[in-house]
Amino acid sequence: MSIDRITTTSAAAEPIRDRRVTTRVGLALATCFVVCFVTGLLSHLIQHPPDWFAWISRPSWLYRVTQGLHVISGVTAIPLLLVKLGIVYPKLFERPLIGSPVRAIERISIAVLVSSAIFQLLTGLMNIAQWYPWRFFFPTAHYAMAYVAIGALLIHIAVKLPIIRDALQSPVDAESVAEDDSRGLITRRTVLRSAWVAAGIGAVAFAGQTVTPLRRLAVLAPRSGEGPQALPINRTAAQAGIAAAARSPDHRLLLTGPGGEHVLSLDQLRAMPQHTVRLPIACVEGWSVEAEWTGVRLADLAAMAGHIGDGDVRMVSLDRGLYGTADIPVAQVRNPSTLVALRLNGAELDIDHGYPCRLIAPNLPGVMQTKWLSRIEVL
Ligand SMILES: Nc1nc2c(c(=O)[nH]1)N[C@H]1C(S)=C(S)[C@@H](COP(=O)(O)O)O[C@H]1N2
Ligand SMILES: [Mo]
Repeated sequence: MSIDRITTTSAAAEPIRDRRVTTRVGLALATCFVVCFVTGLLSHLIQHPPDWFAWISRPSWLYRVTQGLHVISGVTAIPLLLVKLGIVYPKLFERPLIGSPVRAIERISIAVLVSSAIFQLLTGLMNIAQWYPWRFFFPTAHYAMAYVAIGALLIHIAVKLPIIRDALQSPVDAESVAEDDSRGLITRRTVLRSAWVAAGIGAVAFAGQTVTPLRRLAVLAPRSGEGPQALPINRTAAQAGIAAAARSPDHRLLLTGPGGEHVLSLDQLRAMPQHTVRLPIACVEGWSVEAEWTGVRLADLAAMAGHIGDGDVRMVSLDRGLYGTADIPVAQVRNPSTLVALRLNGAELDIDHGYPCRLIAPNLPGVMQTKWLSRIEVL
């Protein structure tokens, strides 16, 4: 076998590994990762606010958009990552595996980048599907690994900067496409186009769970479907084990705070001034649905319990699960749209939506919209 033949063979593998192609896919991937990181960080800050962070209650749709973007950018990144790994795959095992110290650092950062990226996209996707075949607590692991992934990405981009600059300056030109064609290869352009199409399909198939007009296209989204009162359910009253307690005529809502203790029955809540608002529930999983809610203003209840400063107000549910309590930031407490809702879309709350009463607040993650309220504490 001649040298000639070997060169032809390796050259034949070349076009798909073309830097102009990998760089463009890589750039799209990096954009997805940055959007995903920023929106994920925001979601984390809202749920676990440090002292310096104060979340806002307007516009009411903001979290719906940022968390929608989080899931859409994550899902879009999956086909892009597969294409990129497919293209550079042979390079990952190039000899020497480690080599010089500089090369070693580059190789390690790539190994960290690839594994953390796969971990993030996979666990994120499985969380959307509510499939937890692992022992770690998803939010903590997903949050910690986000820093690893974004750090490794920054190092990777810094190392590849000269290559990226070069590659972006040379277009995927007609000449190289013709060359691929004449060799009977999948052309560079085809690889790129397939990557965009796959990513686009991924994005649209999930976007529908938060962008209402696209809902019927959300074929890949697990919870774009409807539940009772035209709203999806993640956790039912039966799953939470509170159905009997919530339905009991003895159920009371307890208010506590500097203003003393107040015990309110459902009838007493119904006798207070009622307000109706249109607000979305926006789950961390990316789905969101708007609905019409009617009930008592949280501000009115908080005032009864002596809320005057800028402290949080704690929601406590009959449900003792992970999402049975939430500390509502002062912006939401004061916002007149924040309700302890008794009605949904014109009817009494369904037991699975939080009967007898649940929180609904503008611009907060779904996990903080506590169902089956039993106590409100002014902190
Ligand atoms: N008590 C209680 N309230 C809860 C939850 C819960 O598990 N327990 N789930 C939250 C989550 S994650 C979301 S997205 C919203 C809407 O969830 P649902 O679809 O189960 O009603 O309710 C929130 N309120
Ligand atoms: Mo949620």
